Amino acid sequence: MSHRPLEDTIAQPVGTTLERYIMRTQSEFPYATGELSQLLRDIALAGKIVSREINRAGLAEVAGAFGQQNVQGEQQQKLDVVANIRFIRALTNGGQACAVLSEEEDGIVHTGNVQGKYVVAIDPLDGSSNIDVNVSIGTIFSIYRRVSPYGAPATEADFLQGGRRQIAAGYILYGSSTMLVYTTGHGVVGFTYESSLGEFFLSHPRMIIPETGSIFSCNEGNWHDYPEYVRDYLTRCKERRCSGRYVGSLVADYHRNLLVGGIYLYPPTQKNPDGKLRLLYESFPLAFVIEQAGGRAEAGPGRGRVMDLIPTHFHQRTPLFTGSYSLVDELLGMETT
Ligand code: P6P
Repeated sequence: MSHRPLEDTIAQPVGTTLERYIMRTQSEFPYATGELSQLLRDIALAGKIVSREINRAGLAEVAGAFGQQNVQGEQQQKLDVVANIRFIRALTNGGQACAVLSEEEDGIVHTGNVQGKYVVAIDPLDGSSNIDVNVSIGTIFSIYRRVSPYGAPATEADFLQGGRRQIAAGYILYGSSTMLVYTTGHGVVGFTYESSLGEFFLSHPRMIIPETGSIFSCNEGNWHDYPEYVRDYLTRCKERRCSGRYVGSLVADYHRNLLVGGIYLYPPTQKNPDGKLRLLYESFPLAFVIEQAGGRAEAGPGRGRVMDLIPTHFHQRTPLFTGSYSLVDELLGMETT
């Protein structure tokens, strides 16, 4: 803080960079020996590169379909493949992650960093079908301390520890601005990317979701597939004159609700009886962040809190109801009415 306000007037402080913030708060990180700090730097670096690729997509040969399907059976966009390569390469070169589980890969990607303490589950580019129509998209990541022995390759158990074992999680939103939002279990912090300087700057020192809100986010095209309690809840939202806001890009809908309050719903449907969203690299990280911001993330009546779920396989799905605490609470209460 300058004691000479005139200086601040003629030379505005640029703010706190991600690097300075990480160094300042490193003492909060479990096992604070710098490895987790480096891991977050590696993710931020890949995020900067992917942000640049996305912003050039319309001009370069990286828009459109890649011409192959991923393990989910979904058509890969070229930027899905590019983002996957960028994050795996950054995590490999950073040296802290011994393995990566990606939505775009069938199984574990071993980085060769067998002494690495961490594993990362990641959706390199969620909502990529929106790329060609210039709608916001995002990266979602989840970090665990490995349970397999150092020096050996990572195992399935490293990735199937369950939501409560995450030590850090977050997302990068490639929107009107690019933002990195994450938690290490000590609240939620947000950084906004200044591309002219190539730096993420602290813009949201402590993100807290409003306890309630007037926005519901879901694909009402699935209305006739929804369970009755979901239809009853949505009807109540409309009677209350709430606003429907659905980008169709999870990170965009989630981030807006985190800032202004609201609820995101991806219920079970006939097409996706266990919901559409993936547990390990979408719902777990977003549940960790929303709970750290004072919100709630549930898998639905009878399925419980997302963070309590114990995964059995890498690409399993879960219904997801997340956002303002009182809204999720109200939805769950509909089941018993
Ligand atoms: P639907 C994108 O494919 C995604 O995984 C999320 O980003 C988004 O919220 C959801 O699926 C959209 O699915 O069935 O509404 O098109």
